[in-house]
Amino acid sequence: MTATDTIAAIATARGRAALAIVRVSGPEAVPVVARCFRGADLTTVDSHTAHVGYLLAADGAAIDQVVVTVFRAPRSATGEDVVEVSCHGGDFAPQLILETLLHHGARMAEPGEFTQRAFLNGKMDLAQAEAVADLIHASSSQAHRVSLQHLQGRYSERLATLRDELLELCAFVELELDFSDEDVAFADKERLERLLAEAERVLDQLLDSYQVGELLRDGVRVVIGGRPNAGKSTLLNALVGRDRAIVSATPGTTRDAIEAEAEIEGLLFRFVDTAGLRATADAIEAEGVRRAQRSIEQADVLLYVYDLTRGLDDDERAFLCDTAPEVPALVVGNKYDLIDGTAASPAVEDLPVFMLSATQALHDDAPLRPLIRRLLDTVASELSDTEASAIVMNQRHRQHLRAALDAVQKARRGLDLGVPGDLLAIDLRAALHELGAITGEITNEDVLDQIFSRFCIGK
Ligand SMILES: Nc1nc2c(ncn2[C@@H]2O[C@H](COP(=O)(O)OP(=O)(O)OP(=O)(O)O)[C@@H](O)[C@H]2O)c(=O)[nH]1
Ligand SMILES: [Mg+2]
Repeated sequence: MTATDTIAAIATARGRAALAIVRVSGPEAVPVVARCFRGADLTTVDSHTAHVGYLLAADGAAIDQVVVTVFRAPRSATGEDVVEVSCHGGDFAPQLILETLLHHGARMAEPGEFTQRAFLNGKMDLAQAEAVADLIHASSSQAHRVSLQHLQGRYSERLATLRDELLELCAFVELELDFSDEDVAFADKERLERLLAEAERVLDQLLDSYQVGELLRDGVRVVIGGRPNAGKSTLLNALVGRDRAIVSATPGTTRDAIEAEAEIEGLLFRFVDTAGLRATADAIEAEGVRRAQRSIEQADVLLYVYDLTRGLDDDERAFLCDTAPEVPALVVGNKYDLIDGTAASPAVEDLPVFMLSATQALHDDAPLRPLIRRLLDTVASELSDTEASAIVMNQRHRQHLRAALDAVQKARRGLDLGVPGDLLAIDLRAALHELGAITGEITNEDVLDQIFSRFCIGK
C-alpha cells in the first residue's frame, strides 16, 4: 500500500503567529519544493539538513523568506521523503506557499494523511497513530500524560505482551492436545487454565480502565443541582474562579444549564449549573427543571446544594436517596455565614456533607478545598492507581478488548468441558485477531479511513 503521490498541507494553526510550517511528503517532495525554492539545490542536499532561502510563487515573485528542512526516506516522520517549509505565520504566506506547492505537483493532503502514511510505512502502529490525535486533543495535563505514553508505544507493548502469551497458548493447544484425552498430563491442563485466567485478568483490567480513560478524554462532568436560590450559581462561579453565571436573590434565576470548565490537579472538570428543582407553573422554568434532571442523570458526580438556613426537606432527601446509587453525590450545605454554626448536619444515606459559604468562597477558595479534595477522590482515586500505559481511552479499542475477553472466556469454558485443542485454538485465534485490530496488524481500509478522517489536516 505504498503511496505514489506527494501530499502537502499547512501543519500549524491558522492566524497570526511568528512561524508556520507547510509539510510535504511523498516521492516527489524534494523536487516539488526545489522547483520554487531559491537557495541551495535541494535535490542534492543531504538528509536532515536545513536551508535558508526564498520561496517563489509560480510567477517568480518572492512569497517569503523560509527555512526548508529535508528528510529523506525512510528516516522521516512518514517514512517517505519529507520536506518541511518553515515560513512566517499569518493569513497569507503559508496559504500562498501551499498553493504554489500544489501548482508544482503536490496534492492537498486529506485529514490525518501524514500519520496514515507513517502507519502504513511501519513508523508507528495504529494505537500510536490514534494517540497522536488524542495528544492534540488533550485538554488536561493528565490526558496529555496518558496519550504521550500511548504515543511512545507503552500501551502497544502491553498489548503485544498479551498477544505473545495468547499466541503461545494457541501453539500449545494446536500442537497435539486433546484435552478430553486422559493421557494429557494434568499439569498441562492446569497450566493452560492458569494462563487463560491470567489473560482474562489482564483484559478485565484494561476494560475497567476505560471508565477513567473516558473521564480523562472528555473531562469530569460535575452537575450542580438543588432547590432554587440555594446558591448553585454562586458555587459554580466560586469553583471556576470567574463570574460565569448570573446570581440573584430571585428564586428561579438560572434556566438553561450553564457549563464552565476548570482544570484541577491536571484533570479537566466540566461544571454544570442547573435550574433550581421545584414544581413551577412557568413553562420556561419547567423546561429548565427538566433539563436539570436530565443533566443530573448524565453526571459523573452530582453536587447537591441546599440552603442551611432552610435545611433539606423530605422531597430532597428522597431525591438524593434515589439518585445517589446511580450518580455519586456530594452534598453542600451553603450559606454557612448566615447560621451561627449550629446547623444539624443532615444524614442522607452516607453522603458526605460540606458546610460552606459560596459567597465567601468567591474571594477565598479555602472553604472549597475539602470539597474539591473529595471530588478528586471520588473520580480520580483509580487514576492514581492505574498506570498510564494501562488506561484505555479509545472506544474502538474497548470494543475489540471486549470481544477478545469474550473469546478468552469461551476458551476457558471449553477447556473445562474438555473440548478438543483445535476448537480451543479457534477461540484463541479470535482473541488474537481482536488484539491485532487495535494495534493495526489486522485492519482494513474502511477502518483506517474512519480513524484518520478524525485527524486535523496536516497531521
Ligand atoms: N449569605 C449568603 N448568601 C448567598 C450564599 N450563596 C448564595 N447566596 C445568595 O443567595 C441568592 C441566590 O444565589 P444563586 O447563586 O443565584 O442561587 P441559585 O441556586 O443559582 O438559584 P436559582 O438559579 O434561582 O436556582 C443570591 O442572592 C446570592 O447572593 C452564601 O454562601 N451566603
Ligand atoms: Mg442559579
